[in-house]
Amino acid sequence: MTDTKTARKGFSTRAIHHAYDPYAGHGSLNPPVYLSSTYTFPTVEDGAARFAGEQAGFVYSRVGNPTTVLLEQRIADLEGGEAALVTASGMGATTSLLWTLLQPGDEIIADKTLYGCTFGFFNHGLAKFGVKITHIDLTVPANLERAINTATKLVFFESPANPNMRLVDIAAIAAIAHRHDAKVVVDNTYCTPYLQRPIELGADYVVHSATKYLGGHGDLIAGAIVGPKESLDQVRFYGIKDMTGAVLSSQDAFLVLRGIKTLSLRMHRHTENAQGIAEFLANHPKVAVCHYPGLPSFPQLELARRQMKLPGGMIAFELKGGIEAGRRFMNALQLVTRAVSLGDAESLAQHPASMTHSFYTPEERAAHMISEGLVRISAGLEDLEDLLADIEQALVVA
Ligand code: 4LM
Repeated sequence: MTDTKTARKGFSTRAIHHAYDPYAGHGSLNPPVYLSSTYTFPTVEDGAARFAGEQAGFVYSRVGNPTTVLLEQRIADLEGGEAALVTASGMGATTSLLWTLLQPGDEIIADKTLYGCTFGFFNHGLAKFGVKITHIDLTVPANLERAINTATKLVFFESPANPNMRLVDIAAIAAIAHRHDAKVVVDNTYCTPYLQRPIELGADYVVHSATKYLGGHGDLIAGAIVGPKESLDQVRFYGIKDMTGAVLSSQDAFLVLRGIKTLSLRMHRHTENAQGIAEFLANHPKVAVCHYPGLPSFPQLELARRQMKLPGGMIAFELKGGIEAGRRFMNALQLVTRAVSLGDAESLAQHPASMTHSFYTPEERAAHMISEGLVRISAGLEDLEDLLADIEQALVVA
């Protein structure tokens, strides 16, 4: 949607103002939260025209609500996409999109590392319905050139990947996929559009867990899909309306709108804290390896600098003492909070093998490069010196 007030304005301005006129209606500074499941039709003919898509207007909140539509316009603008669709969760975004785009006999090529429930949906869900899932190492684009074939409809990946921080070159993968008529879906949850805009780099669709940095305060579950309008209309009227019903409530849409207003500020602070923690861990004698795109030792540093505005708030590391040391470290934390999820004000630590990636079998984890000893930290917004003091004392017993 074009908004003449925010056209050509900066990211933070658009994150606060795009698509809402505070002088309209009652002059409310904040957009209203529309608490209505259904919408009225002046006549039966109007109702029929709206159902047929011939008349603009709302019908029923499973297919659209004015508050969720505002959030969609804002997210589409920030991601540089034509349209967006918000969903009840990040999983709702991925499942609604893929149920719409795929049919039996199609193939998805996905990276080796994915968030555990996305992996579960692909391999323990979609695969049952005749969709072939092929995992390859997409950090080497030539691997895609070798694996892609006429059945490949989609290439799906995260960058950085959850939880091991491997990066995928979005532009290189999109160029190969498009030569073979396959679409590219990027899960941009770890970066948000403030750090990385996959559509500008050639991706066709972006999916988000808006539960994380977009919401930013750990008080909701939400998701989003960004992509071409015509295709997202199909997702709205089929993927969400008929297949998943994964619709976002207007209250949660309001909270995500509120979170996005401070996204750029928060991403700088998350990054500052993550950089400080990563540097501390990387130089600690008990740490075997620390994966963070802002460290000079990060093997894909050049790609990180080219593709991401900042290295972001997520860190993964391994202790020399392996999984048992990781457990001792986690249990000794006093300020950094033991919890899954990420992107909140609170710094969070979790152990993927027993938590977010426990949906993999141990063999699957090994094949997908998620080591049993990996610990993940989502750097929050606290004072860095307090976070470092907590991590330092927990490392004493690790
Ligand atoms: C976690 N993650 O990692 P909903 N895509 C990515 C994710 O990290 C997640 C989702 C999608 C975690 C949740 C417990 C890259 C979730 C799924 O949780 O459905 O909004 O997003 O700790």
